[in-house]
Amino acid sequence: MSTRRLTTAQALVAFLARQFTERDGRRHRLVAATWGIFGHGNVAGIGQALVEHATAPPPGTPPGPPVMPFLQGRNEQAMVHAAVGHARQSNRLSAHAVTTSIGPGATNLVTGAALATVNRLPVLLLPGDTFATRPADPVLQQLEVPWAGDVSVNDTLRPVSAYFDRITRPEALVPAALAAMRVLSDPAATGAVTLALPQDVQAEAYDWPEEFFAERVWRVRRPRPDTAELDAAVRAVRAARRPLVVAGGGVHHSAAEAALDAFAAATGIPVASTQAGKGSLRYDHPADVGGIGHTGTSTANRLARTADLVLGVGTRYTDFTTASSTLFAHPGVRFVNLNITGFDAHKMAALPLVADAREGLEQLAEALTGHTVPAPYAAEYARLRAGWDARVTAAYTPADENARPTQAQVLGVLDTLVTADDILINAAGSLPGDLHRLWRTRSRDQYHVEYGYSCMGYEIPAAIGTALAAPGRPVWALVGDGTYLMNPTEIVTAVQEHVPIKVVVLQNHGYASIGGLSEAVGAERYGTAYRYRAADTTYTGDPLPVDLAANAASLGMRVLRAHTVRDLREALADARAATVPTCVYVETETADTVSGAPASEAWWDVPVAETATRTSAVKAREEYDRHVAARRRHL
Ligand SMILES: Cc1ncc(C[n+]2csc(CCOP(=O)(O)OP(=O)(O)O)c2C)c(N)n1
Ligand SMILES: [Mg+2]
Repeated sequence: MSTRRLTTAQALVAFLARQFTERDGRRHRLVAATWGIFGHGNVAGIGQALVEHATAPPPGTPPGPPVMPFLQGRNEQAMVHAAVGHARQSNRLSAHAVTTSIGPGATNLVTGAALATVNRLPVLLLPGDTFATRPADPVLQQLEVPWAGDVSVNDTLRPVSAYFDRITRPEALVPAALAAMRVLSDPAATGAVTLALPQDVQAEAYDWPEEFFAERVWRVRRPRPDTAELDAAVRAVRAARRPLVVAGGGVHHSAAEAALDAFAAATGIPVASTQAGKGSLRYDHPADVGGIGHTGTSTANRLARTADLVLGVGTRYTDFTTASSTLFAHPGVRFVNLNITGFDAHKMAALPLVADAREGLEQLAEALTGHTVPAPYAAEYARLRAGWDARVTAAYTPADENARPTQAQVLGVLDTLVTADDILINAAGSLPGDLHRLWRTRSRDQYHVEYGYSCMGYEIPAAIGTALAAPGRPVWALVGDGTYLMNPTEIVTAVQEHVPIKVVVLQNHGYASIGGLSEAVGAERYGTAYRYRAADTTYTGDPLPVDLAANAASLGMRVLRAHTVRDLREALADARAATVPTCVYVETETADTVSGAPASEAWWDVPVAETATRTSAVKAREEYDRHVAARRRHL
């Protein structure tokens, strides 16, 4: 058997550079690039291995190792966000790896890993780890656990990983690397995959079987429905008078948008979408009734309240979608869940339809040929749709071009500028709600709101990863001021890599979303505004003299300041055309106020103090108890 003598790190990089996915006849690099910040724990191992794979040999010379592109980041969490952006934009068919030093570099991955796993998006994490041989414990940055000698800080990555392994012997890399690729490319199991790499093992040489380095193709499966499950689902849809589709992120992951369009057009069943599923249909598709749940449209929510059959497609049914178990109120409502994971397919005590979304929708459409919803139902939702659209227009339209825009008007201006090409990224604050309610999505991948983990600081790095996977398309990171302050530093990476992302900073001097929530739950906006500490020790003084536009400029961005709606039109148009990373900074209409978007009319359960001395909390609890009474367990 022929072997190749390499270090564990060299073998891992050589292996990764030869892995591919294949779906629908197209191949992709499974691990297309590696992000990294070096320290002890990866500089000599993975770092040295990456340099060997940095460049392709010149044409005409014997073929060398395939290239593993390297991307330098500023912060480990942010590198995972960038990798996640790339994976989502690549329909999960291509991932990035992230290499870190031991200790803090490694634990900085935890939030990014959780986000990836919650959203079921593939990313390969390669944290350095303390010595497997333990010649001089404790090394710099090692956690000593008196009661357990085999624990390291990397164990914090276990619960947030879809697969975790620690490579304590070189030869253990072989099964671990294969398992890692299996999970990354498995549409039902994917998420953050962690291979913790003790620093001594990384640098240790071993004679690897040559076959380990053969090109390998991981076919991303599209399982078809079971016939009995399909029959049951079809019967349920045929029996329904008021069916509603809830489209989740699985529609996008499966590239099932065209199949959903055909299904909805043929049956007339209206389609509401979750945050991850928005854009499954274009906003102007006659069956699109917009976002569902707490951040949704009143159209979708009225249909949800009266639906007798809910066909979930690729959705996890989070509390935002179900209005914390209060939304689906029809006494006889049944659920059919088309999902690639049995875990999700069985939620809501549904009839499960375990299959790939595209395959499942195509087979449902075929089995339902000729079936349509009753005409009055179609007329009813067409009317509701038109009503909502008029409310969007009203929220978008400024009364005065020379005034400061509301947040909704910022989206309105952007709405006039974008084409199907543009991609919008957001994750936290009051923007996800406004976007879900208002945004008119023009293409399948335009709406990129990470709301599984809703992680402040995802937007800017994710925009870089997304732009790398969608070259030439305008990619917008929309961030509140709080979100900007959480994680602006990957701007440097965008500048370094010449990725012309567009960052829109919406300044409202604090956590407006949480301020509103705080008020609703009787916490009186306590600690949610960015203001000076006042004499009474709470933050009720003047707004802080912080200049985020100057901050973005200091990191190397071109910055445009917009003071009015008119300025904003010019600035956003300019940013859209820009070929360098550009920031548009805009102060939105008054701190702590609502954004200007109409209400969704659906609840979200945030428990309120059961006993309190202050009237605000006592009143909030009375209101809370009224909502709780509407909770329902679907059995
Ligand atoms: C990492 C992280 N920490 C805390 C939160 C909780 N949280 C959600 S929104 C928000 C405030 C966001 O402020 P900003 O970006 O200014 O948006 P605004 O609410 O003002 O629209 C906070 C603290 C979160 N989602 N993510
Ligand atoms: Mg804010």
